[in-house]
Amino acid sequence: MKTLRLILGDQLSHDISSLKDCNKTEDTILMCEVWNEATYVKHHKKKIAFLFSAMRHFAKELKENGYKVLYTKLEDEQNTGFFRSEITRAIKQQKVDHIVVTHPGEYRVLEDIKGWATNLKISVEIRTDDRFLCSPEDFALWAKGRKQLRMEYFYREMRKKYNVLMKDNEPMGGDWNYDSKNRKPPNNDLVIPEPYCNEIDEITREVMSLVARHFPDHFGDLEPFYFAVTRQQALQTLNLFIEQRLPNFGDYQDAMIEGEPWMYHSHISFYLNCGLLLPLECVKAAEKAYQHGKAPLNAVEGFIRQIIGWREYVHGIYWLEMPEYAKKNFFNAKHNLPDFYWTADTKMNCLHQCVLDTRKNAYAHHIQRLMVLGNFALIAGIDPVQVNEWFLIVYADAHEWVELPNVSGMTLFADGGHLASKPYAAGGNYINKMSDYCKNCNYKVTKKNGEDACPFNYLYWDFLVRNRNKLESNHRIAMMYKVYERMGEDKKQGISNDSKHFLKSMYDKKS
Ligand code: FAD
Ligand code: DLZ
Ligand code: SF4
Repeated sequence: MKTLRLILGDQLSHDISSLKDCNKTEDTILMCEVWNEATYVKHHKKKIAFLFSAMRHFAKELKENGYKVLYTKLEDEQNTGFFRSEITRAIKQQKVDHIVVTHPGEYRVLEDIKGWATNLKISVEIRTDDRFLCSPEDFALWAKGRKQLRMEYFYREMRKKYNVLMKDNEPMGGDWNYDSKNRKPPNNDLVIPEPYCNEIDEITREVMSLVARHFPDHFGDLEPFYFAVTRQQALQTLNLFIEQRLPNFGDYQDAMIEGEPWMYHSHISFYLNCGLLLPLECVKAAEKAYQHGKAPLNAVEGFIRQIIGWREYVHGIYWLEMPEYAKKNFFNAKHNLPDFYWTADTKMNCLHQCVLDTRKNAYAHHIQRLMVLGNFALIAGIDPVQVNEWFLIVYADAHEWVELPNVSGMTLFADGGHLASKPYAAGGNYINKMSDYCKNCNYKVTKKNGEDACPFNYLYWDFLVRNRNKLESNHRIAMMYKVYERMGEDKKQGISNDSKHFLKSMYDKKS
């Protein structure tokens, strides 16, 4: 049987299930740069350049390994712009009678693929994406019958299943989780290593010029471009992280410093999510560093938890809850996303810095995303659909399966507490403790009300008050309502007035 094997832009792994049993002389591999994927949301320029360059490098490697590859470039005259029509073209050209594809990462694409058999009159085989350590089916089994789906319990199962950081069936060091040690604020003595920087080759140069020509109105800076675009380069990034950053990863995981976007994070999400790296190899590399005394347990456990815990967990939640999850809006939040999420034109220095980092790098680390960009969207009551679209556009690691649960579930509590046990809402104090942003801000973090008071301070309380009927029964929040009740009437009125005024003014002037 002559088979067409489709490889999508986030399936750049040589061991991908769609290539297993491939007959190198008979079968054709199809990869295509399609207009629809690059524009259904207007992805950051760097994200498109990264994915197209990684796709072209991957196709080149496949050819070098003896595969027959059909690769449609964005500018090819015959390019029809959609997966489905490119498949149709390839079926005719190659006279194939069967299609094999690995389960896509996005619900939208899965629905499309499910229609191909009938519409294109060809047999279509969708194979499990076994790069994930927990399949959607296994996650559904784990979730069945549980009232709450807490990541921590899922994570413990994964540690046991993959025998990671375990000793005699017990967690290494006696505890499952060392997060309490991972909250050090930044300090002036930190020496942060230079991040991985790849040299641009001919393929990347060509792609960059294509992106500049076709997507000039998309958000973000195309240059400088430094991402890894091959597996070998991605492995170098991982190794550099393990050697230089992992020892401090835990301690400063939550810290933010102006002008230091990369901190001690790993910057491997781009590569994990498009398939250049595999989760277990990253986990094993960190575990080995611990075994060889190169990194402490709090750092290694923290890093491993992000990958076999959070990453697998949000993947499971996505496939368990779609398509309804994309529509969740527990707080009925309706405000439009303010322009400063694109322009960085705001007097709030924390937001200004995080948007600048995002625009430049198509990257911001977790706490910038959660506690600055996300926290503001939560307490200002911004429509989850608009917030999700922004997060899907601006990060080079953003694919809906991972972006949506992080934004709607973890950050906006739009699912009403399915994923997080309480909203990650916080006032300026948290940002001041974990960053140096407040030092250079037009607002005063110590002031709770008035024109120059930090907006996070009053918006935090206003958010709680606005959503009292939905949150008061949450025992992790209930205490805050008692604190609010003890405030004087003047103070309560101040919170309400300042919030109303700020929320209105954030659209019509630099606020
Ligand atoms: P590190 O901090 O070094 O962590 C190591 C790895 O763990 C990451 O590469 C990633 O693969 C995984 N990881 C860590 N946290 C999470 C998490 N919460 N969910 C899933 N995987 C995790 N991650 C994405 O990959 N794509 C997204 O589109 C995305 N959107 C996010 C949006 C919001 C609002 C928030 C709060 C988080 C989001 N995350 C997303 C999770 C996390 O912020 C990024 O994975 C991380 O910042 C990537 O940088 P890093 O590789 O340096 O991660
Ligand atoms: C994100 C992205 C972009 C920008 N472009 C392409 C593309 O042209 N071709 C492709 O195969 N994949 C692309 N991707 C990644 C896809 O959006 C991703 O493969 C699907 O959403 C399936 O998860
Ligand atoms: Fe952000 Fe408030 Fe600090 Fe300014 S004072 S940087 S707005 S937290």
